[in-house]
Amino acid sequence: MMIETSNLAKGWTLRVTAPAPDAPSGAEGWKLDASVPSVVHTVLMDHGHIPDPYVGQNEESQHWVGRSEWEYSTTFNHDGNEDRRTELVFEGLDTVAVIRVNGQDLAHTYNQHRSYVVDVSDVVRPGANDLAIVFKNVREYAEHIRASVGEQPNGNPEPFQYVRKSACNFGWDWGPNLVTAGPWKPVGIRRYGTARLQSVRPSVTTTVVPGTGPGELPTHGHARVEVEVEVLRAPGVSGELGLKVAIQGKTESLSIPAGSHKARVVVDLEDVELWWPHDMGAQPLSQLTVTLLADGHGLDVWSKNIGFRQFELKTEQDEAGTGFVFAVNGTDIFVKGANWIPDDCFPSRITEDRLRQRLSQATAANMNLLRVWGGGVYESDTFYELCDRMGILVWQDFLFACAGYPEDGPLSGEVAGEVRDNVTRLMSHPSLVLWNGNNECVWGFWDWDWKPQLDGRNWGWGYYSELLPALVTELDPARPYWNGSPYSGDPELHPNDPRHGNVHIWDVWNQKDYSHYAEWNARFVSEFGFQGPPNWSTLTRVLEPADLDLESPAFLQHQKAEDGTGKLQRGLSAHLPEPANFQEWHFLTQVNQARAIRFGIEHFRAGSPVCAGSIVWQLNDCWPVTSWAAIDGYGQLKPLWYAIREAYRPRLATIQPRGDGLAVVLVNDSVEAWSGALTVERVGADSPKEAFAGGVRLEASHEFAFEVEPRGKTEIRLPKDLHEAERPLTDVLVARGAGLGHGDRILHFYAEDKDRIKEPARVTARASKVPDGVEVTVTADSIVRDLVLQADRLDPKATVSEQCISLLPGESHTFRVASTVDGADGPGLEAWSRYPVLQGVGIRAESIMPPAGFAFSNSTEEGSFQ
Ligand code: BMA
Repeated sequence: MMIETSNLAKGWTLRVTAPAPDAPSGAEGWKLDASVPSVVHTVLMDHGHIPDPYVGQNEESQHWVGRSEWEYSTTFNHDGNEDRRTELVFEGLDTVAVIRVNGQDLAHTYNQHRSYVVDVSDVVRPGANDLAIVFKNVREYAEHIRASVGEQPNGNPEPFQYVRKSACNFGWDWGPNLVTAGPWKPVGIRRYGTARLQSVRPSVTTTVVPGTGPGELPTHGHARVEVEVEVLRAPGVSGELGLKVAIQGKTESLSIPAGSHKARVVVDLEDVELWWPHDMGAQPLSQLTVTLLADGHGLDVWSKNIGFRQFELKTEQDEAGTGFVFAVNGTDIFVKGANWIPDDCFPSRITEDRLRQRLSQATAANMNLLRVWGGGVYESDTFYELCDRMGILVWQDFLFACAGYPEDGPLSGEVAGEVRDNVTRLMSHPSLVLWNGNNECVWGFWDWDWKPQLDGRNWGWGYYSELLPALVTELDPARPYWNGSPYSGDPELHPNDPRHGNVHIWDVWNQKDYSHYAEWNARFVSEFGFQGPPNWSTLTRVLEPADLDLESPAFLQHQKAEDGTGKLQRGLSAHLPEPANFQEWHFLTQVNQARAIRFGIEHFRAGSPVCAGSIVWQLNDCWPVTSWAAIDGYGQLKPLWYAIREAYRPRLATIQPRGDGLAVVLVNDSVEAWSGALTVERVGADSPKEAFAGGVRLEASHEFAFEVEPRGKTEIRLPKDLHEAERPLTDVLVARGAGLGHGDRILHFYAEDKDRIKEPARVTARASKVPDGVEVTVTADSIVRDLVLQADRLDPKATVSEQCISLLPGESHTFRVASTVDGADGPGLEAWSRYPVLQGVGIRAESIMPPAGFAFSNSTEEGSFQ
């Protein structure tokens, strides 16, 4: 008979079995309906027993939740049929738990990242059976392990490295301290007779058939699918079993001899269509189905989509050091990525729709890779399935971050168990291209003064250099492993040596201005980031108006980085005018974040092919917070997101310092040659008055023809009359050409805005209603930089076509806003075109005028909808 599984999703009760001393009085009496998956926090919120921890300072009063012991209980029915085995399947328990059936303790768990199967055949009784999962105080457990294995280095006082649980759950420099507990993944009941599949590991190797035309990417290849199968036989069952493996209309059958519980099936496919990242080709997927049989009858089925692509991490020695190049289907690519953290502090409530939206935001920003960072979790199956379908490469860290990790006590067994579970679970995904040992742990050992504290004790190196690579070779031999991020490829070399392997750049942000990115001639940058606050609607959803203040405790609750506000201020003051109030601070720090990262990306791409990748820290947030993210905790796109989209465009034109002058650097990541003509001008706009009278004065102009190879780069050095400004405060360099950048041109300024801007900028702006929203057309009367339309102030669901638009006098731009809030019952159509919805560097409320022939009504005074 076929295996049967059902979810135990509903009908659970949650209660506290050992409350922390500061638990609310009365908590002991709560008996709360719960569904699974969930964690205690989300159940308490659903019942109104705790307020939303993301709002105000609520986080502070909720530490008792993680310091208490909780019990989830339910009942399940059993039909009394003893011919079949009955198993409880726990896909994920967070974290230290006891599984109890009919009052009997059947299992103890200590690892959030593993799944557990408990055979309850011998304890169930006909009719209703009791199931309880007791979740212990995980901090107490971690501290107990710390006491037994000895203290390990960690800048964070929380004991996250002594228990296998998401490190950032204990708080991070962007995340709150909300220590969770609960069945965070589904719990199910499974019944099988004779035997079932225990694990299926498909290893796919693809050989590419070269493309035919010059520069054409290949589309087809041959593939070998090797499937390792393990079966679990019911006690007493030892006979022969059958196995059928089907893919692309081809079926291989074999028998598993009596007594054996392993089989290996190889399927060769002569002609397969290749899987590519979304910016290079298609994402064909094929269903691989493995069926277990006895006497010709199906017992169990495993089925997943696989894809065919060749992937190589090329780490060859060259004259510059040690490369770090991703090659997909034989083609070297430049990685344009971002780091991914858990999208919510309570991952059990992340829906497929939300993931799809977040991943679409990544592809829409021209990203081709996400790195799942080691302080978070191995993501859900849905995450990797969506990456397969959407053509996003995934770099997966093993879960070690920023600390020494003990290799003694129960931990190394837990690590091995968790790696087996997750490599087996995830290896079918074509999007997954790299396993990486850890985040910053090797760097910590070298640079963060760990050695005296360790005094010769182990700290995790054994995991990264032996255990993890051995398990990857054993379980998933077709996929590369890299020791860490950062790592130089050789234990004798400094792990963050820019000449070798991958680096993290954190001197910028922590100590230096963003212009110092230009000093990093790295091979691959797997982290670099600069902070900015979340969007206005997000801030005002969690902060009272009185708390919109850099020093308010509630505001600071949402800034977790050491001296975060000070670093933002220092980063700002080098470039932008001093903000006059909180609202200006918010706008300017968002813009400065966008500029910093765009500056970094353009430098790294202009440094290709020596540099082969840029992974921004960080794509997303887990809650509303001032952080390095491009998308804030409520899914709003920050100006940074738009800047990344520009900087990651397949064909990039950027003005870079070269020698003692400037060059236009053209980077072509597309598969076709890029040729065209370029006009580079130095224009002057001496005074707003002159500009107002009709545009700019041409100071110097040169024409260039260019041709950039597919996946190549060209640099055009500019003559002196272009790179040297006569009046640095008012001159602007403009490079024009079809497809060069937004508006077919890019700009370069010779001076910082803080020095350049003497008077408020002047623009006219007008909003008009269009079928699915609003259009706002802005025309500049003077130079205006980084116009941002904060549409979320009027409609948090609105989307805006562009942000960070700079205009020269006489130029216009139309922002397209998709929104269902229109002028009639909303704040008035004009609000869309007025300050502070429309902001820009140098723009003040009085900067924005209606176009000639129109008048603003009085209904949208400055600040009327703050
Ligand atoms: C690196 C990351 C994260 C951190 C970020 C910003 O260390 O790996 O640990 O959040 O920098 O400080």
